[in-house]
Amino acid sequence: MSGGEHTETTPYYVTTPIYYVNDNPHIGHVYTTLACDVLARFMRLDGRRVKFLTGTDEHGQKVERSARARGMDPQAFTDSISQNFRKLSNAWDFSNDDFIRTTEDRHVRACKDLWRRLADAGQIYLDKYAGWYAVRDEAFHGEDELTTGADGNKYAPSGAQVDWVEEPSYFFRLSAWQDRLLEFYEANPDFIGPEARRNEVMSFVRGGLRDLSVSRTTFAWGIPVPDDPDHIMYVWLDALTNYLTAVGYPDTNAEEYRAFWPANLHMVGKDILRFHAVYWPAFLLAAGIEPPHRVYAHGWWTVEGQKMSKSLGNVIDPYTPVDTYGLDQTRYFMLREVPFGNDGDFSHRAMVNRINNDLANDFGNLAQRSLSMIYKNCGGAIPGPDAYTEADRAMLDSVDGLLARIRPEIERQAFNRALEAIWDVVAQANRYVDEMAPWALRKTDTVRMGTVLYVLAEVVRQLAIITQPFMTKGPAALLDQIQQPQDARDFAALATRLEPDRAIRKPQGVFPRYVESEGL
Ligand code: ME8
Repeated sequence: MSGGEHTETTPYYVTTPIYYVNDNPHIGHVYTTLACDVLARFMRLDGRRVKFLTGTDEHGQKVERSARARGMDPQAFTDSISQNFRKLSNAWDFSNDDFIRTTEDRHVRACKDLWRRLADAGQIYLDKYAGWYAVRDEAFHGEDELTTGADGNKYAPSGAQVDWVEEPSYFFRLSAWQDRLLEFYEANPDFIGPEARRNEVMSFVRGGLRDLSVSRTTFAWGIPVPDDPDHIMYVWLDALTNYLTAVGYPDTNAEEYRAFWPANLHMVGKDILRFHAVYWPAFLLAAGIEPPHRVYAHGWWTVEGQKMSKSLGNVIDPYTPVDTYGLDQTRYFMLREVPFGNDGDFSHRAMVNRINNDLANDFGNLAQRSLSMIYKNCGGAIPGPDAYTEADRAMLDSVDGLLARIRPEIERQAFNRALEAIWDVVAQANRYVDEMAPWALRKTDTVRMGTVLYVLAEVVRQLAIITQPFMTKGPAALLDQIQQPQDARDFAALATRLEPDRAIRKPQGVFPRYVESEGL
């Protein structure tokens, strides 16, 4: 037990952003979903009931324009691109329980209901919007936020070009929520992570909030406002509502809704924190719905030191690294290389270092040499331990204490720290093998050799169980090699010891070295 207010059986609801279907997925989208997949797998192994949601954001002017640019009807266009996001789950072993599309009926119904609630609560009024709009970000901007480019056009801080928009619009009374949002952040210090982002959001809110335009009239691809179908709901109000739709809203009595709302975590990139940490809780508070427990904004990936962009031609599609380096390897790299929350660089050199050092030399070699010695010297079965020495006990204590060490890291999305803690034990185990030298004991003391190899097999077993959320292939292959039963691979299985005499399979390396191919 990690302590804190929940028990391990408490439901856990984690969401990714829903991705725009204006273009195909790339490695940046995969990163967010990967982080959520690790959380979902970790919590399931920890005995919790999990709902892990991802999906696609299909309405709005940006998607409509992309469809038209390809000469397609927006629905046919979104049907096609949405599949490319859905298919990622196969290639990346994402274990999402649901995949939501904002063009689905269940979602349209949820959005209309939320709108009515806000309108009934007097939170929405009709007026006229005259100001700047960035279609790329689907965001309204004040004049003071803009810069003028060399081409004379105006640009938002994100680099997106803005257009002048003047149209009738419904507004949400965001300005009325400034104080209550600040109170909410104060009362819920874990609501925004990491800490530095929380401070940014709080100073943005302290700086004053303007009412938010929440409908558009100059295009049609979206959800019509109830009772005023000339207006299309602002795509961010539509999109954010997906988190409610997926747990059955507006049926707030449904078992799923009661189990999973408020969500434990909305994982997002730092580009869309404001929508999730300011607008979303304001909408929810105004509608009388409890906000999520936490929003975490992770950092940005660059490629070999450069921003990923179509014009530079350096956008990494999600399949290339998996084909080049392997799925486990890519998953491990992305979560280990960069302190989660910071920006990171996708570099070939750094990837190869991680693969050859952490995976092949450290973890892979530990497992391979331990299991091979057992296979060759102990009749292909786990030896029974004799009395433990102090060194044996220290080794076992470290691995026994690992789950308790990494739970709090995972709770605060510190994936890299969790992996560091796991690799501390890997390193300790490699030192233990070197010091105990079981290969030498084979000639001098086979009983002692059996004890050392038993300790190593138990360490490998526990490490394989604990690394399963991060890597979906190698750890399972190791558990297969030691014939760990399928129904004893969750974290509860860490509490019972490996039983001696269990036959093992002929060990095979699960984390091969990456060898540069000729000519590279
Ligand atoms: O913003 N590095 O969708 P989107 C890291 N539809 N993460 C990256 C990244 C990069 N280089 N590029 C993209 C939207 N991402 C809205 C969301 S939610 C109610 C609506 C990830 O397709 C990151 O998670 O533009 C970022 O927040 C998200 O993709 C943006 O996806």
